[in-house]
Amino acid sequence: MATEYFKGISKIPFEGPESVNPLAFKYYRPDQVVAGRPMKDWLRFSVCYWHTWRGTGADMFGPGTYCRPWDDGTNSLESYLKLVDVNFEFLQKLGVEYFCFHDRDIAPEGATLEETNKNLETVAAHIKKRMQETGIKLLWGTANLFSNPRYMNGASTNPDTHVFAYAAAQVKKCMDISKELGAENYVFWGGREGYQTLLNTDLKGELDHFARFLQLAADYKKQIGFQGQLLIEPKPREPTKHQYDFDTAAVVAFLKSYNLDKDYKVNIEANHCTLAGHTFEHELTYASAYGFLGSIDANTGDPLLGWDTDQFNMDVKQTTLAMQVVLRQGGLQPGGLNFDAKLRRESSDLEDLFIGHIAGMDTFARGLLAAARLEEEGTFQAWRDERYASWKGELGQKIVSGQVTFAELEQFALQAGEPKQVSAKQEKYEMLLNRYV
Ligand code: XUL
Ligand code: CO
Repeated sequence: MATEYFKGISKIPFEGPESVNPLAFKYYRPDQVVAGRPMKDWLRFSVCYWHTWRGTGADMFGPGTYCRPWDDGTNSLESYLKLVDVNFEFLQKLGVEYFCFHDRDIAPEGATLEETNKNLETVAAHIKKRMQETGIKLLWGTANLFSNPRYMNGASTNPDTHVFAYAAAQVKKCMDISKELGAENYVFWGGREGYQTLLNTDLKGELDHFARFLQLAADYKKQIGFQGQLLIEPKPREPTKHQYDFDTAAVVAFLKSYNLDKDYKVNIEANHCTLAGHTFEHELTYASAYGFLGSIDANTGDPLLGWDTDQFNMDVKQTTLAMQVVLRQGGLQPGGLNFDAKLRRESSDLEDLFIGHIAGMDTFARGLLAAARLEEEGTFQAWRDERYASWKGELGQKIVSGQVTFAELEQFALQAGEPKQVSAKQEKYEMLLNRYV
């Protein structure tokens, strides 16, 4: 019998909204059918390896606060292999079918790239075995191209081609491992693909190199027959002052400019949206509208803290608006909702790992239920349709289909005179939303 790491915690049950048991679901019921599909198919939850298993509770002002029973204080290969078992026990008890990792989360770096790759292979083999035993799947893999000091000036946007090549080698290997583990997506988050000052930066040159790198990755994907969807995760800043993948609009413009728009979609993280000065629903709506919404990093920030706090999202209104976008585009598959979220430094009990995830899952489940009711009832849509009704009229249709010139529009305006004032009725919409959340 394998070692049990979460003693005293069994499979998390569904107990319904009346329950006050922190180790039970109040809303998340994987098989409950919502909008014609089981809840779990709309939500496709994933646990992230980095915060959950590599996070220590450290911040800029102090060291880690968590004491984990499996942590032997070493960075040995054995300790990473043990962490794989911890991960799978957690996922099984939580009832989550997916997880995500960076290459450097699952295996230690060796003295050389060769040794590092060997370590990766060893741990990946163990992960594969556990995946086969449990049916748990990999939502996405990604290469950590930001922690090691070699990437301090960027990975693919580094002024030094040597670093570009090193980053390519790392992504190549990570893609091999991701393919081997059946990853359904592969993510690029460019934490150091940006600049601290334009004074020393060739902005256009760096963007050209970045695009070249992404083209090489897309080519390699095809070459090895990897089926995963490639995703770019926008974030405006942190760790660098300006990151090139600033927000969805910047990423879409970049992908289109470099002819990469058929190969990549975006992975939208809620806290990154707010850092960019947007709401979560803005980024989701924008990405979905242009056919680029691939997956979600399900977290949130704190309105009083200006950095990436990666908290579990507890805001039902926000998850309702998010799930409305997901419902409207028919789901996220092959993407999902990855909890790129961590416990507060002060939440130091082992059971808090479960509580954080349960609460996050319940918040999105509740958002899904509310969004489904909202869509079914259709009042919002009806009001919006009415607001834009003139575009269905004769003039609207002519404009949309390119049948009209500025001179003809001038003619119309001269004849019709001043347009009537039409209220936007924001408060009416807000009032309606509150009925659902
Ligand atoms: C950083 C972040 C990353 C990506 C994966 O803010 O969100 O963890 O999700 O590299
Ligand atoms: Co993320």
